[in-house]
Amino acid sequence: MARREMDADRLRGTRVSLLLLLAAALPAGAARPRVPLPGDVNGYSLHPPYFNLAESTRISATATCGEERAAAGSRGPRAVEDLYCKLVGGPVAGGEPNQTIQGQYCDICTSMNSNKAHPITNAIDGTERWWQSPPLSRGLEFNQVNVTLDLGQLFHVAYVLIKFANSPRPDLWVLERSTDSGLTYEPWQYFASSKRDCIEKFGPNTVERITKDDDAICTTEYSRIVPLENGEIVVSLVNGRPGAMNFSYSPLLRNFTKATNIRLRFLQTNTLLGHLMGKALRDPTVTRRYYYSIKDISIGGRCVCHGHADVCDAKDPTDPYRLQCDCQHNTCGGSCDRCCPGFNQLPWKPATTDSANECQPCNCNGHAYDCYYDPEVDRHKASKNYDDQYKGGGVCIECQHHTTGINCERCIPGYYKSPDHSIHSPYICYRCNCDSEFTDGTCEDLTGRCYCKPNYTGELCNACAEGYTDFPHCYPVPAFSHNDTGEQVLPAGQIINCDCNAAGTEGNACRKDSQRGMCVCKPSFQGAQCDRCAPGHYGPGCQPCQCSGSGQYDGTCDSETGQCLCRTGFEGYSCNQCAPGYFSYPLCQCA
Ligand SMILES: [Ca+2]
Repeated sequence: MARREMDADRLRGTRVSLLLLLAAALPAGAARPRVPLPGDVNGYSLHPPYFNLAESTRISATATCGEERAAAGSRGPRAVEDLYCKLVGGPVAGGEPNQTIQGQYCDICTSMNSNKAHPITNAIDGTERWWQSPPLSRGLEFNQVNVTLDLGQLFHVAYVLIKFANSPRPDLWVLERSTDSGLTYEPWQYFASSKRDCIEKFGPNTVERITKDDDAICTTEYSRIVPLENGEIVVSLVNGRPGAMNFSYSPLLRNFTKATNIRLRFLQTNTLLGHLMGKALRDPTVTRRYYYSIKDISIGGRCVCHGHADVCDAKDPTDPYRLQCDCQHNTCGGSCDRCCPGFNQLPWKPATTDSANECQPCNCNGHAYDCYYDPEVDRHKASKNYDDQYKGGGVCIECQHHTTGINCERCIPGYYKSPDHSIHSPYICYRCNCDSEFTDGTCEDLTGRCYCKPNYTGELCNACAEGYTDFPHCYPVPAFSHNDTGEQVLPAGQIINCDCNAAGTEGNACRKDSQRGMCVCKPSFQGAQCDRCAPGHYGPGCQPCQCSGSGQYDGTCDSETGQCLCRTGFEGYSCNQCAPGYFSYPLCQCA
């Protein structure tokens, strides 16, 4: 009875020290603030509270006292009887009726009997029951035992607290973490009884002072043989590291604390110098006293929400163990790791002390729900944001209402912009009324005037363009009929290539003008074949450049994209904003 009270006291004591540990490790998150407090070191960055991750974890051990790994083909482990004895001397007065053998305090473990079973689940059950590994008398290979906790998802881990049971703490072991659901593990911290062991087993770097947030160090204070029972190990993964006071600023520390799985890789039990005596290793009365035992594992951690949530809880009723962040700042995903649909004007970023780095809405003029971020579009300043500025790289996806374009700002081919509706109206795009087989099916914005196929011309495209003959067929006029250039003479009626770009010539002519012996270009076209845009025009139809901004240079623009040529200090598609370092449009003076 007295002992049980002592245990209860010890548990209470641990809980208090745990709280202190948390308070020290977590300057702001632990107090569960819903609203960032003034002077909060997290600034704009939000963090959910810490809790004990171990309570809902899946735990496993590679070996357990009282059970043996199943033979191939059989179900579950096989029950065996393991005799073990404690390192502490004879039976404690008032203790349970256990055996005393040669002055050793001994007992049996077996999974057959629930009172004598020590399964690994005992390490996270919240009771005084404990897990125990097979004693080395069963085989020296049981020096190496792994205990693995599968957290089920990615968490930030601030500390790991392990309470051992009826054996000393391990002599040599590694605390490891995985961030890929257990595929690969890397060391978090090493444990050995001397600096020399640290260097020999884990390398000379492990005994140096922590200089980087992700240094894996070797600790000697937790491998002492005393206490022989109920020892504890506290591993803080945040405290004592350079980024500890500025968690949301240190990407290195944020990464270092991430884990989906935690593994305790025990390499060597603590012994009363027994490992030095070769003979002793073959003596079961010695080796039955060497094993690992764990009463409790606590893991202080919190959801990974990238600074975009201060609450994290179960949301999926079919998976109550999966925790999801209550994402803010227009972020989405279980860990707020992406921008919500329609909010990809800027690339996703984690929040920092200085900035919430909110995801910004795309400007799809009300014609699309979603968009994606394209760095190329951003670089060319081709996407308008919600404030009608060319900032960011949002590209609208699946523009509705017959619209298309980066901002759903144009009508699809076969439709034209209605003069009667605003760009935001679902009725902005009217169908071209160009059913004649002589039109190319597209028409002019605002007027709806049809564009003719190359061979045709006229308001209704009901005549042959110059250089074509025999409406409605409109064959190209055979070259020999021109009788001018001495070209190859071809039989009449055969379709031959055009000399001129029909769309770029007056009267949509395919042939050179017979008098002048050259292609006669429309004012917006130029070149020997009238296949290039004249200065101040762009696009396949060589429409006039839209350089309305005060920063435009001479009204000219890129002949393909229409990007206007801007004066120094200006930028934007139509030179209608100031370049970085210049201020107060339309002046755009140098700062
Ligand atoms: Ca327990």
